Order: sequence, then structure tokens, then C-alpha cells
Amino acid sequence: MKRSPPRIELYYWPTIQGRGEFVRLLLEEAGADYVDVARTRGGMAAMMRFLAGERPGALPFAAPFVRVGTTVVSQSANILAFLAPRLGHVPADEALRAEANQIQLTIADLVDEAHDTHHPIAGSLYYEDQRREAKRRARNFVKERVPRYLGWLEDVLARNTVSKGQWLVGRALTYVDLSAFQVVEGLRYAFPNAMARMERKVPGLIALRDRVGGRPRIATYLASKRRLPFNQEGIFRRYPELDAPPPRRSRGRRQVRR
Ligand SMILES: N[C@@H](CCC(=O)N[C@@H](CS)C(=O)NCC(=O)O)C(=O)O
Repeated sequence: MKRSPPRIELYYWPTIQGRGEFVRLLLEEAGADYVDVARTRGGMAAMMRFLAGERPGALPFAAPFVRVGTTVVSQSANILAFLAPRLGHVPADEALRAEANQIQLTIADLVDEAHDTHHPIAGSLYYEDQRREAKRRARNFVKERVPRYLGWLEDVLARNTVSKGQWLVGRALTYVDLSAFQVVEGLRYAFPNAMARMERKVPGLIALRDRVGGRPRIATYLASKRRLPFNQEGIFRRYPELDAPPPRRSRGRRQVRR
């Protein structure tokens, strides 16, 4: 009798989307047999035992990490590169796998920079203690970095002619398309004004976001309790003072040009 593959255990902080969300989206789209361990009874303690080195397998530096059978894998991009072939969400071709990884690592850079807009000095300090630096950092992020990252994703999409610009890598949806969806959602939450202006410049990426959001399994997931809402503990946080100013039309009456 053929044995079924082991259940995938995801270990991540139970109250935020954070970096774990990139993994959750893949597991959901694939309809994988998985458990979000830290969200189960006793799960946080189990996760902490791994992080303390009290469990066998490779020692993760930080969450997220997954365990599949006896294999423990951490680093979000690495987890996706490990799981996606098993779940059929990346092409078999070596060059395309490397490209998918390259895109995911670039998205991870974007995610780090998004985090640093509210914690530019240290993650262990309160936002209130680094507000001034956060403002400077966020201004640059919104003005230069977001257009650069999203413009690059737009270009990658346009160059992928085998999918007619529908997907980032190869002919069909891969895990990096799910991650691109998550990045647009996160930026919309954290920087709504900046994104209102930006989105017109990346129509292909926004269409990709809509295509992913409309996938039956993703739509079901997004409407479920498994999808945690964005909040002020995660990577994408909404501090209005870090966003671009609102578009002219919605500003106060006196500022409307006559
Ligand atoms: N590069 C890692 C970053 C992991 C990371 O920073 N995880 C955060 C939560 S999103 C964490 O738990 N950090 C604790 C720490 O760095 O000590 C990844 O992409 O997985």
C-alpha cells in the first residue's frame, strides 16, 4: 500500500500574517495537508522548543519554519523553494526554479525594507522611540523603493511571454505569484495613499493580484478565519504619518484648485 506523504507542520507566530503568510498561501493554494502548529493548543510551546534547539533537525534562527517528516526547514524563501516542487507549484526546469527563487528572495528584501520603515533602528525598540527615523526611512521607501520593486515585478511579468504576461515564471501559477499577491495586499494596507498612486503604473501586477485573489482556494482562504487580518504587530503596519499624503481630490476643500 502506498503511504501518504507526511503532514506538513508550519511553525509561525499565531497572531500575525508576517513572513509565515507567504508559506500559508502556498499551502492553501495547493490544498496541502498542513497544520499551523502555533495556532493549536500547546503549539507555541512546541515552536519555542524548536527555536531553543530542544528538537532534532536543522536549528532554525527564527520563525517561520516547517517540519516535514524529520526534515526541518527555515527561511521563508528557502521553505517555499523546498515545498513548491512537492506541491507542484514551480516548474521542474532548473533555470525556472532558480528564477522563482531569485524573485522570492527579492520579495524577501522588499519585506525586510517594509519592516524597516517602522523599525529602522531596531526591532527590539518601540516604534515611538524611532519615529523620526521611521519617517525618513518611510519617505524614501515610498518614493524610491516601492516603485523600483513593483516596477521590476511588472517588467518580469511582461517578459514572461510564455504565459502571455499572466504569471511571473513559466506557463502557470507558481508560489512567487502568491507572494506577489501578498506584497500588494501588504503595501495597500500599510501605505494606502502611496499605493493609490502607484497602482496605475503597474497594471500587470495588479491584474496578477486580482487573478490570484480570485483563485477558488485562495478566495476561500481569504474569507476564512485562517486568514489573520493585518494588524499593528505584523510586518505591514498602518501608521498614517509614514504614508504619502492623500491624493489631492480627497484633501480638504481649501486645497482643491479652482
Ligand atoms: N529571513 C528570515 C527572517 C525571519 C524573521 O525575521 N522572522 C521574524 C518573524 S517574521 C522573527 O521571528 N524574528 C525573531 C528574531 O529575529 O529573533 C525569513 O525570511 O524567514
